[in-house]
Amino acid sequence: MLDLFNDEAPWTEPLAEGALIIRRLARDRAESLLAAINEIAAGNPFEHRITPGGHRMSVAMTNCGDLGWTSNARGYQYSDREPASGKTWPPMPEHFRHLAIAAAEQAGFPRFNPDACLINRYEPGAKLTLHQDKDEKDFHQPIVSVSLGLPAVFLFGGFERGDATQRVLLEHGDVVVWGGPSRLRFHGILPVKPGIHPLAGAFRYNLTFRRVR
Ligand code: MD3
Ligand code: FE
Repeated sequence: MLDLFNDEAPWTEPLAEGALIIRRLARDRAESLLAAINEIAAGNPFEHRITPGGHRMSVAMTNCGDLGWTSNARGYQYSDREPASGKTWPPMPEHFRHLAIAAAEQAGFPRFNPDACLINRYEPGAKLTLHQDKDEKDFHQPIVSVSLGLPAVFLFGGFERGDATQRVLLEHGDVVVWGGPSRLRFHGILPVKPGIHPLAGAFRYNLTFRRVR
């Protein structure tokens, strides 16, 4: 029987061709995910990167995995080291990798094996303006995102900056797979509203799993 009122976690919501929201998939695993984020940040602290245009990003970032995403005056880049400290990124924890692979598989991407995990930390007011993710080699590979802590309104646009945007609330434990034609759509995050989350405190965290090379 098709049960339209099944609200047991996780449940899926197709968003667009290639984009699947798996609501609350990571909720039961949030405490260990957050503990691992704190361990990663103990060695490779969250930093507010500078954009090539000279602006300090309101989102603070760190990474784990073979490669990490950074930005500075020279441009955006994936690198095996944190540019200022020269430190390599810590390995991607196996429970991170498993979550990302399982989500990708559920969305129809059975061979996803991420080599990078960007960890974004939003304080109240932090936002991400509309952008495309184009620094990876193969756009046939999806990106898997995991939202933890405070909720945020996600903006999902089209293939050009000026296209209309949909608003989607992303909440604690939500996992989204962005593949197929959705992979190159513009997207962003509206300023996060102040609040206190029982596990994440005054922050929203977002993990994005990527195949870079
Ligand atoms: C749609 N992060 O790190 S996750 C980013 O919540 C980024 O921190 C946001 O955009 C965040 O680049 C959004 C959702 C997301 C991630 C990558 C995408 C949506 C995407 C790539 C293509 C299309
Ligand atoms: Fe992005």
